Amino acid sequence: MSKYSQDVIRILYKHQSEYISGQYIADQLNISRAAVKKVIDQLKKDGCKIDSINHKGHQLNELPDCWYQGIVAYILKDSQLASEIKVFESVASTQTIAKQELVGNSASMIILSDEQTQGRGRFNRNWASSKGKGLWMSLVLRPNVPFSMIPKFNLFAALGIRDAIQSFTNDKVEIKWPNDVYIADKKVCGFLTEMIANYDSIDAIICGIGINLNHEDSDFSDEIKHSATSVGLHSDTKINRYTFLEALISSIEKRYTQFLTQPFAEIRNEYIQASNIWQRQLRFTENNTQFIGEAIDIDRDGFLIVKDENNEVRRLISADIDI
Ligand code: BTX
Repeated sequence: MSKYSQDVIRILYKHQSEYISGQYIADQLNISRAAVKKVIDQLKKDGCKIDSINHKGHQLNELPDCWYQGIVAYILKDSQLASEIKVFESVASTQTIAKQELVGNSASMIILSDEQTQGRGRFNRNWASSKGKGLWMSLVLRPNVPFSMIPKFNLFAALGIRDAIQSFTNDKVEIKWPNDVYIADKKVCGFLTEMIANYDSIDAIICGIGINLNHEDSDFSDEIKHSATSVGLHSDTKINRYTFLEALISSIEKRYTQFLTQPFAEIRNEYIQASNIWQRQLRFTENNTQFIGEAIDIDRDGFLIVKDENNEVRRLISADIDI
């Protein structure tokens, strides 16, 4: 990618509703019109639909299904959530990149990749992250909190992710405590919260978020096609990844501020109403033991209260639930 392509695509994105001249772009970047033309020709080859008309200029009509650092930085310029943005075409896992990048760097970060070749879920399970179809992201946050607050972070993050997805569909978007988001009983998003901690405090929270955006049913492997869905499958139009990212970061930022300033009890009712685990028999796996039970409440501290088959009440901080 040429040196100026991120700047040119950013300017075209910013002026999407109009034609802008090559001269205007050249003046903004202090380069020649010929250099601008070369970059625009390359962007077109890469799949950007740019309408170019003599004496009128260029207009960006459609972007390919990939992340451009220049646009991501532009749409998140007012966000306080992260100070560094890193965008990749393909990585093994954005979680792994996050852990490498935070060494010797105390910044907060957003790490995005078009594709993950070894995306992973909880307990090292595979997370399918095909190229251009979804949002595969790790957020590195640096709150000054004790590590006992990690489960609480997960609860606030869940609501933030759910809210963002909900704003793109009329179908009900629900949280499956503690780490998944569902639409119509199918998983649309999985997220996990990891941390790097010192003796008494957190150095970084690394929240990995995978959201299926524009998958068709046929894009899912046989293994997950009966249990996975995408936001696009519940919307009339293709999901614009940039608009979606902007909404996601803004709603996570709102919940992150709440997490730092409020107890879980403040969002407890909202969380309970957004959850899909009530009034059904569930199979729980907790530390390698399995049992059948029914979720009956989430307490003020975010623990799930479950009544098992023997009518024994259990209090869970984390578990795997089969719906
Ligand atoms: P999880 O362990 O709850 O979910 C993993 C399970 O979900 C898999 O065993 C499979 O059954 C199913 N699954 C796998 N891929 C998908 C998919 N794309 N859509 C629906 N179901 C699927 C949840 O783990 C946490 C996932 C976090 C993923 C993010 S992506 C960015 C970051 N990088 C990374 O490697 N992981 C995180």
